[in-house]
Amino acid sequence: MINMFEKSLKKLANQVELSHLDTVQVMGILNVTPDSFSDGGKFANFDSALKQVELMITSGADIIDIGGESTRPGAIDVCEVDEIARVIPLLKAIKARFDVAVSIDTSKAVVMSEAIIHGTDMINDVRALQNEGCLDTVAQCDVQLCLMHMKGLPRTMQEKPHYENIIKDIVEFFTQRIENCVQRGINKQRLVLDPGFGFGKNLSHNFQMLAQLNQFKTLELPLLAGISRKSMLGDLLNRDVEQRLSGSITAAIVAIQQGASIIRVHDVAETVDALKVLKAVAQY
Ligand code: 7PM
Repeated sequence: MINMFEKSLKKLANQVELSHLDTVQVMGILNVTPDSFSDGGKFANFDSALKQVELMITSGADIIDIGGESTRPGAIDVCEVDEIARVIPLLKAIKARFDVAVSIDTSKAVVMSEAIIHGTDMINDVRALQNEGCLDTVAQCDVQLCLMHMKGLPRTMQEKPHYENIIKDIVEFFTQRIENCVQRGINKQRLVLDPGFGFGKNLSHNFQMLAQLNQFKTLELPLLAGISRKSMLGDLLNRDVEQRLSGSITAAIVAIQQGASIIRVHDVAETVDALKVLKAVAQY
């Protein structure tokens, strides 16, 4: 047990508590869209996708996030049939072969329903279950639900996003979504919140969210942060997508220090190393 004196020393040293760090989960990204921006769609092939999953698991991933719909600004919609064909066979194969949690990144009720039937542990929805039928589809089961904030729609969201007070706006959005979920009979404890880095936010919005991520802790739910290889790093550092590793790890560590419980990343091994360093420091 940590005493009051040790707690205040940690605060003075700006250190995170080990009890939080021990619960942090690393979510490895598996993009199965043909146009996945940072892995060139090279995992579109089933076997290489499974190899990538195995590598992420041996590197220490706790959750594998499978995304079959591109949310890239300007991306075109995939149809339900194509999205199901991309993600469900992989979900089944992962669940049959590995002992790892799986998250399905989708906004479509039918994909959610298929994912639930085939044993997904989490639904990760960048549209926060606002699409037709989503709330009803997920209400009947017990999988975790990640509600992400997005301002606008993927095609146009990066055209001059504006907020009066970004943190306040997102807290209000989350409060409303939590209420909608609870009204449909969804247990609040199933929810995870994500402010949605890069989804209708400019560079300073994104860094303000990272700096003040702990403000969302007032909603008393676990936080997920996805910053890995994003343009906020590319724009700040003036680096192409394959040169954003240092930026991604630094951002992940800051997010964890700000209270994030799940960190969504491409580079699992490197992020797990960084988290180990943070944990080693937090012992003292
Ligand atoms: C193209 C552009 C492909 C952007 C993929 C992306 C998040 C997410 C994504 C996030 C949650 C990426 C994004 N980002 N789900 N899905 N949080 N919960 O960079 O930040 O991976 S897709």
